Amino acid sequence: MKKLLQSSPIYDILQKAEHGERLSFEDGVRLFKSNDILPIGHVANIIRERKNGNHAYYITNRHINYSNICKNRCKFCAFSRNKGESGSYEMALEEILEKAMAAVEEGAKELHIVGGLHPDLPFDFYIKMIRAIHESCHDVHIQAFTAVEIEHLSQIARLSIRQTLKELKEAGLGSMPGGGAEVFSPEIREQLCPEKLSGEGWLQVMREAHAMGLRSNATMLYGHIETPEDRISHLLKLRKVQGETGGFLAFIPLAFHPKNTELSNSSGTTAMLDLKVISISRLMLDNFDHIKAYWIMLGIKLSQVSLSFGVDDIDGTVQEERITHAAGAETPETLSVREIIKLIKEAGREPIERDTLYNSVQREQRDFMLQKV
Ligand code: V47
Ligand code: SF4
Repeated sequence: MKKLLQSSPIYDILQKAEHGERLSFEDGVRLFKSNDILPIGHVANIIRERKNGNHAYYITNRHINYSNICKNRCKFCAFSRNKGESGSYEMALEEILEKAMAAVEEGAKELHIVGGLHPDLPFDFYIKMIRAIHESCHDVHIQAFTAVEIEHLSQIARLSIRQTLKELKEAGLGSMPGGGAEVFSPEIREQLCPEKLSGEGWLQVMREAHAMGLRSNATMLYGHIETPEDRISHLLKLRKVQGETGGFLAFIPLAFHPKNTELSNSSGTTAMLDLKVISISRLMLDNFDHIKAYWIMLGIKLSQVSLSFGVDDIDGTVQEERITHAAGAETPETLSVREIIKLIKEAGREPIERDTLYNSVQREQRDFMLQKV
């Protein structure tokens, strides 16, 4: 490996990373323009092991996509519908609560709740949803609403971002997922999601959430029309905010799925691009503890391989997923705990069940049997 590393034209950058030196914009772009995936992955793996040892995390969770009605209609999204359009849906509070309670009964430690930007559901609906789940489901963490949804809710409620977050937190919101970040570049946003909250707006919502003690994740949607420069500038913006707040838990690269979207003639991502984005993210985001492979989007096999390319977390059981499957994902909608553990062990890693905040979860054998394994 040493020889392979030394003969690589990007050896200077990899050495910097290995010695704990911060990588620059130019370094990141050069890494993306290189096809030396083994040396890049090797150093990403070193950093990953330095931060997380041999642990590979997973979570017993459930996704609930409460509505696909959305006023934004981003060009990369196959999930959203206009109100009244065929295929549009909105779940009643009772249905959401039923799904949440069933998941907790089966051992879920986290509920991941996101949806479209509904034009006329009142703020009270969201408060009631979070409060009802919080009061009925003990010992579950509610991770809900992207920064884009929070800004939308603040408009509906005619409240500041801070007050909106405060009311949601009081109702039982535990943290925020990382969606809606897409690629921060204004040019890309103008072309793909002109109605969406700007990149700066997304970052500002996260700053405010972190300032009041709400942790969050961060994502980047890649494999559409973005350039290596767009990707690196996105990562550097995340790194800067993380330096200010320390509030991001994990970074999750999201592999674009083109089917049924306005970009359906795009060919989607390749394994090479997926591994590059994962390992380069690990190298650039030196102040993030965790890089997560969302197996629903990345595919089960590549998620397993990614555990040697910088990833230390492969997300969770998920149970029901609508966003990626609307866009042609061929992965199943759920994985059992047993399947996840097998994948991790086969990759030579030690599976650690975590909660949202990366505390390890200890289960009685009986609880474990109750889970769908
Ligand atoms: O915000 C939309 C993306 C996100 C497509 O925080 C698409 O732990 C691929 O953010 N192809 C929602 N991606 C999912 C998300 C997420 C998932 C898992 C874990 C976490 C976390 C967050 O999905 C959206 C958007 O960026 N998206 N359409 C598509 N066609
Ligand atoms: Fe709406 Fe989110 Fe889909 Fe954009 S990605 S159209 S904001 S649901």
